[in-house]
Amino acid sequence: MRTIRTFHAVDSHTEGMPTRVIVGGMGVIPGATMNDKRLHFIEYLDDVRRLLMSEPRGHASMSGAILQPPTREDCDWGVVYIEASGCLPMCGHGTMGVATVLVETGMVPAVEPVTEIRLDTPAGVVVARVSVEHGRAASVTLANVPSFVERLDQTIEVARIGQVPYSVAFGGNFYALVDLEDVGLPFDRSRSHEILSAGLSIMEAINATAPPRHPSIEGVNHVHHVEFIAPGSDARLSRHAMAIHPGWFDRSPCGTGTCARMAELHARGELALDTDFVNESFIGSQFTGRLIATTTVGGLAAVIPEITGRAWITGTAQYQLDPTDPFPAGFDF
Ligand code: PYC
Repeated sequence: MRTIRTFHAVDSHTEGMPTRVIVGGMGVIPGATMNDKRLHFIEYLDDVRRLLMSEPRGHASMSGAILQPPTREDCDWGVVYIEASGCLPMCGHGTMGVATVLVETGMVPAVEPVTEIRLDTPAGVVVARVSVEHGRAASVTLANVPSFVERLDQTIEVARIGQVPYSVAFGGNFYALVDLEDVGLPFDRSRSHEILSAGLSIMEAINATAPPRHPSIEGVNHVHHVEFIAPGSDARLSRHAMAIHPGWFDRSPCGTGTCARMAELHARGELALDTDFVNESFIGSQFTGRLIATTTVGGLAAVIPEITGRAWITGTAQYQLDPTDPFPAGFDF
């Protein structure tokens, strides 16, 4: 066996969605803030993301997180998120996976009944409260970054579909929120190819004509997620299919998408503070969220969301690169 790179990983899943947590082998990514590290990683280290996320070590819906020392004194760990689709500023299911791994591997001392972990993410500080029962992380509640509606009740011309009503909200990433009925498709996994294709066309139309831009996080300036809301959803229980660039669905209820949806429901006057909201994924798994405060972001009305979900460790591994491997950065199929 020969290897020129070795990454130590603890693999997990959060309500069905994988998070490969890289606990060793990366070294310290240059950058004064976690978002600087993310931008440096995108420019100079993207082969590492592709090696760990793409085939043959990963797959088209793979997701992960690289642990880093924090750049702020008030945080315990830093996180750079890696996905099949790039490097997100924040990932809710990924953060639940990270918090579960930190507690269950002893990388942070487990305190029962609740272990609090402060995480330095590219989008800002996220506080994880891990409910610990007999040493096991039973659930994770995240206090997420401020979330807000960027535009409400707009219409856009989309190739092969026509006029589509939509809104855009930020919950750690930007989300286009679209009623599935408005693209003429049923909430049915056997129609996932058509739903994905509609989602990619909507992203393309928004990014070509009116891309959103976060007022204070550099490099957050596009929509790569379309949250298709299922018929019958309301401000208590919402079901959705989350289409993600370049072509996959979140298996989890999508933490940052849940926060964006709660910001939208709050802006409509349908979701008050301190009220539980259940968001259900395309595979039927659930996160429960609630809004705990209001604030502003760049002059826009915003909310502070919390989300609760569960994650499980699925294995540990060392991912290696042999110098003769013909696919040193994996491949997409
Ligand atoms: O849970 O925030 C999330 C997420 C983003 C993309 C996939 N999952």
